[in-house]
Amino acid sequence: MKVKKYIASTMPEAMNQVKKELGESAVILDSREIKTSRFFGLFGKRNIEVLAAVDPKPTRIRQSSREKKQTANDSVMPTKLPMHLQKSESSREKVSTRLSLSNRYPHPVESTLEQLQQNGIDEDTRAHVLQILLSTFYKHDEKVTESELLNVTKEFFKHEMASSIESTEGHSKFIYLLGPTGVGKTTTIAKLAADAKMKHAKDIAFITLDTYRIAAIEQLKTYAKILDIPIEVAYNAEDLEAAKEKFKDKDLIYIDTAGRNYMNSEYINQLKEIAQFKEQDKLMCVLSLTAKEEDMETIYQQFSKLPVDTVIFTKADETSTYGQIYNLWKKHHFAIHTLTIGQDVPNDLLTVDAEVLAQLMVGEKSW
Ligand SMILES: Nc1nc2c(ncn2[C@@H]2O[C@H](COP(=O)(O)OP(=O)(O)OP(=O)(O)O)[C@@H](O)[C@H]2O)c(=O)[nH]1
Ligand SMILES: [Mg+2]
Repeated sequence: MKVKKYIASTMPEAMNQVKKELGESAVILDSREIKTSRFFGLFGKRNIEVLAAVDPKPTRIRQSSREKKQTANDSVMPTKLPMHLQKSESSREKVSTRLSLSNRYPHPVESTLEQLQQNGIDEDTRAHVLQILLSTFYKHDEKVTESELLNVTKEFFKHEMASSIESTEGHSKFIYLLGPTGVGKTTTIAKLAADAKMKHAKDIAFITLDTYRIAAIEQLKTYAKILDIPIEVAYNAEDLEAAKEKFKDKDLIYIDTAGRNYMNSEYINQLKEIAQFKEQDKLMCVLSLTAKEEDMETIYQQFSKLPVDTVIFTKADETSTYGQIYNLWKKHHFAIHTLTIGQDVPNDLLTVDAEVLAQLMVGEKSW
């Protein structure tokens, strides 16, 4: 990797210099405004300093014709500073480097990227992180360790995902847990209720709409008994209204729903008809981290037809990759409420913060 600094009075001028010397495949690692002084500090002039790099070896990576076209158009990419705390769609779009782990980059950069790839972080994000890593690496004269780069990457995810954290102390009264079959909706309701009751002294009630299976009603009734929480079973919209009225003085009412194949839109419509979601309702989509990312995407899209804005990720203990959380969040920007990390009620529930999410994204945390 050949890296060079350019100083010019304007950005286009600097870009021209870069293009002329390093060629079309150069990437801009860093750019900033600098002040150059003349005559003992007087009559200072503002200039642009650009740090650019080019891989002297020809790229061995196959590109699609669309990517080739984009590479030719965007090969010299100005980026804003400070890069490691920013991410704009435009800079991501401009990333021309397709990623491959083929020792094209300095070792600490390469191994940090590899860690992200192993953790399932998508290619687009890795390409963006690559720019931040290269910029950091060369800005510090190549004296950056792998763990320092990992920290830079963690900061990126921490900053990115800070807005995703859902406070458990919401204003909603009726909390619906929705999701496909067997993801852990009922178990998670028991965990959430135990947490709210025991740690936050909330007055709780349960309603179940899951009349699809007898065992499902019994399952929630068992938790209700253990936790000493009243429960109502609602078979239709009238039952639900009556149960809501009965529990109107409670602090929080958790509502369990039937696990169905929600690829079938009919089930979504049925739920809409029964629940007729209102302002005081909070709808949380429960997604298992053991599911395929494409399936999670389809399921979330299906539930987006309802006023769902929050996700609970379950079974974090049954996988070793967590990149799918970020990949999905990046597309939908839902709030992340909690993670569940095992079958034990009430203990296996984790309230996440940006730091924990960042640790998960770089593969530093697991169960
Ligand atoms: N390993 C692991 N298992 C979990 C977790 N959460 C729930 N489970 C298990 O997943 C299975 C299904 O849990 P349920 O709570 O019945 O799931 P559900 O979504 O209510 O299922 P349906 O109502 O049938 O759609 C049970 O064996 C739970 O113990 C978790 O975080 N980790
Ligand atoms: Mg259930």
